[in-house]
Amino acid sequence: MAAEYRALTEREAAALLAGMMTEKVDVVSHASPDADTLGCALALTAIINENGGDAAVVCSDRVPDYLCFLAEGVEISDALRDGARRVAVDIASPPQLGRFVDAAGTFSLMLDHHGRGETFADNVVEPGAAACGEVVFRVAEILGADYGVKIPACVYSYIYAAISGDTGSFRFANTTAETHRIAARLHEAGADTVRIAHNLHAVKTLGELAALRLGLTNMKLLHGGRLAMTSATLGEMAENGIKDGDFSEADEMRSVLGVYIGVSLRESEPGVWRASTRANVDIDCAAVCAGFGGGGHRGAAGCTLRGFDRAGAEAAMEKSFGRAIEEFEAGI
Ligand SMILES: [Mn+2]
Repeated sequence: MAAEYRALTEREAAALLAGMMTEKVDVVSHASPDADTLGCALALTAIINENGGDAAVVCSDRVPDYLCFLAEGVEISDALRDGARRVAVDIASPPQLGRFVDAAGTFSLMLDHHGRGETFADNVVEPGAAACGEVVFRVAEILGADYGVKIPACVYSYIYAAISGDTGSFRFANTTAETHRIAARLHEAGADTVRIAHNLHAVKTLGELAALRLGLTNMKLLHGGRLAMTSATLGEMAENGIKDGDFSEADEMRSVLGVYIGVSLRESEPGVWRASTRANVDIDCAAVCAGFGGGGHRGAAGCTLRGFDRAGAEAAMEKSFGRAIEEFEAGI
């Protein structure tokens, strides 16, 4: 993609969005949606619809069960609409558009907080923001203050959920004093903080609990206990009633005392492994995952390994993260 896209200030993005308040707008979430991308899309959509526009949340993939509470009463479209302006939220690069990847060049605006990526529209990208929700919050504030845009009450819960999701309930290293200030403002504005925390961080399905049991059974401690890794084959997940998306045990792996890096591998189709990685120390998971065509954040990143059996996928992860751990311990 040769096109040059402009980096916008939040004020410029707000001006652009102010001009969309009575238009047809698709607000697009990334594939495999999480609370941040969905909360941001729901927030912008609610604002535009409140002010006379015709906005829709669009996502390549269906909303996972644990997020349905957030989208309650809102129809999530699985197709881009003809003639709609397009805004991407929490999407760093075209592949994260999922089935809409070929439409990347048709977007009017990107709001994002990922440091690494390939912009595909004029954009606000703030790597310092814990969640895209922080960017949307500030843009919404400008819309309200400078453009007289009405902000419906539900928006505060949507944005709170976005931030709560990406910060792991304000526990991750991306959480800043500003994150807490924004959360306080959202709380004061009526965000449903208790319901959001419970649904995002406490509720588990039976499938997820079965995944936890399998993840602990298959756990290996490597590199002197610094690397904890687990994996699940398609067969194991089927036997245990675990749906594909349910096996995601990287956080459990990194919860082991003394562990620097947690890695979870799940087979998504024969020979294809989705790796999810988490760091407890300053090791750049995104850089390691980029070596496999993946990405994410320093402390939490992912990638896809193709053409491996379980042992091969585990060995590839062990080698790359083993090297990163050795460099970290050597102070490189
Ligand atoms: Mn995000």
